[in-house]
Amino acid sequence: MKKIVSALFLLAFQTFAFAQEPAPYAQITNVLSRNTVSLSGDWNTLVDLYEEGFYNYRGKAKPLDQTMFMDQSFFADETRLVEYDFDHAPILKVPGDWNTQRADLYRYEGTIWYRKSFDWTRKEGKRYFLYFGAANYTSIVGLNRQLLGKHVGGFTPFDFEVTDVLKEGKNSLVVKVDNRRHTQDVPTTTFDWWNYGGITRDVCIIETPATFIRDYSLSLRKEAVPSDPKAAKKAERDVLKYGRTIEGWVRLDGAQASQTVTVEIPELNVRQQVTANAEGYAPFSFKAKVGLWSPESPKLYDVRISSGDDSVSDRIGFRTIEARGNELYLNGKKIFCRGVCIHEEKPYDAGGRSFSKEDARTLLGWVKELNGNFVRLAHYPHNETMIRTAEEMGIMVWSEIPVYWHIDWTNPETYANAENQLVENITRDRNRANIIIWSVSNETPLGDARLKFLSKLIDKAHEMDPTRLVSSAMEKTYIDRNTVTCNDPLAEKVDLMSFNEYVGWYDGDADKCDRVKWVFDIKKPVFISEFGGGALAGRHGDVKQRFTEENQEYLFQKQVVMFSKMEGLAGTTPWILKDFRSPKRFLTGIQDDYNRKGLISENGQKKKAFAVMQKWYEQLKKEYE
Ligand code: GCB
Repeated sequence: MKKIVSALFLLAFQTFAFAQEPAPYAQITNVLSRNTVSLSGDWNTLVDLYEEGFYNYRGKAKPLDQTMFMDQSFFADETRLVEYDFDHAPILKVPGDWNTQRADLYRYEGTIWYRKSFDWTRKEGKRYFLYFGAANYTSIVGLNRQLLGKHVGGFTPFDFEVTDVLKEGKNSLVVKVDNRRHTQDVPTTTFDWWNYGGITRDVCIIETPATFIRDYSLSLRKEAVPSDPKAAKKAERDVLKYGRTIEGWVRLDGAQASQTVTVEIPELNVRQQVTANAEGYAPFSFKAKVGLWSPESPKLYDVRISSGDDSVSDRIGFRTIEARGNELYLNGKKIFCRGVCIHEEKPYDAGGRSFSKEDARTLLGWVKELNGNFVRLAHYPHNETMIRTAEEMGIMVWSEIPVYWHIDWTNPETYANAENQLVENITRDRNRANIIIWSVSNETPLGDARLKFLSKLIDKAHEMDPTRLVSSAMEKTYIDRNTVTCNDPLAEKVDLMSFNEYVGWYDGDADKCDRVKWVFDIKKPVFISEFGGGALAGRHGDVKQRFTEENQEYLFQKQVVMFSKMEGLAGTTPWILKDFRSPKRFLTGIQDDYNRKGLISENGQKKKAFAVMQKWYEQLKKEYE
């Protein structure tokens, strides 16, 4: 069906070549520090269940001039038959999912047309880019009756150059957002979270000079620790004497691409100048006596990059992360990731996608209260504010793309889509010191096609970013009744032995934790990426009674004892910080469309299990810090 739809789409628009297809590495980074005009706020919207704005009654795609991208107004000339009018259409807020803004859209899956009119005054010599933080899932964007392009994937940013499309005076921006699910998509048709639709993150216009800084990277060079103790000591002394090597690159975009680039870190007295090549690529490296970023001391430096008429500032931290045998080292010091999983949902009752600094502070404040130093941002890239706030607060991050459960492993378009989401995620966040792990998938079934697909993604992540660890949330396997391991062949490829376990919830009852024994052939840091069980806050009963706070508390107590016997355990992220909406949860009076595995309810009420993790993490904190 999807193939037919795309074919029709192409047929209708073949004469309107896209100004810019989203391409790998294409998006502009660090938008927060650029010169922008926000288009967030009220947008007029039309709910188009039958795709009327796009297809005619024979099921054929309409020519562009008959689609809603034309932004016609019936009321402007009532002698013409135009059966829509954005000016009088209901409002949805951007950013924001549509499901929690209007009761009639609670379960809506389909197309909604968004229209924003805005006034514009052009400045000579400038370039303009229309930027979307994210829209779920397929977005087609038109500006002033011209198609700009299409973006697929609900959680990563995209932009289009609109220098020649913006008009002096009134402009019409129309976006068709469709969140229907399909088997070949990433994620596919079934997943355990709400399929929030809409333009869920900020939209803005970025203004740049003719040649501008599109992207850059700064990080500590990864240096192998010499195995010989004498050489290791010398390396340490050299660091004290000369500092560490910071390396990176800047990528310019524009006709004057081969110009000088200056990188400054005033606090370190760094001022480096390099000249970009004809493609605008300017690599550099220098030594600096740099203080390192860590959860205990989340040091960030003001960095300024300038070239010609453009300059971008950022706050950047420096650190190293490595796996040595079955141990994890941050800045050469052994760590334990005291984590928790989080979905991108608002912290309090209305739910819906979160995007604000305030939401990030509340959610991450709870992580701190738990004595945590780590979050697994499941199961897709969260908003940039969340990552940056975690970085400021000293919280390490596992960042993931939604390759979840059953993916169409043999479909090349599905692979291209997954890789594009990975590339957009790494491109946006590669300068964030707190991200230590890129994850390429969650709970995917063993098989050759899957192994090939995921191995390619892992290679891509390593190629784009050799400074971080790459992993996947795998699954456990029983060797015999009570002996458990993870024998996923992917374990050879990833940097961590990470898996979801759920002993005592999907797998037996909590007492089973006392019986199972964990063994691992491969010596890699063991990371429990999910475990836990459900409880409705305020529902009390016996420790054996499911969905009571006592049962969840008991399960966590048993899990913690089990963990203390696991060799090579380097981190845990219980599922999950807060109850979250899911259409897969049917128990009336208990679940009511919520997955109840949160340590905290959707209203911010802490359940008894919260205290179990808090106490265990407090002990670990003392042990490791
Ligand atoms: C899992 C999934 C997660 C689900 C969770 C559950 O293994 O990774 O997305 O929400 O289990 O609660 O069943």
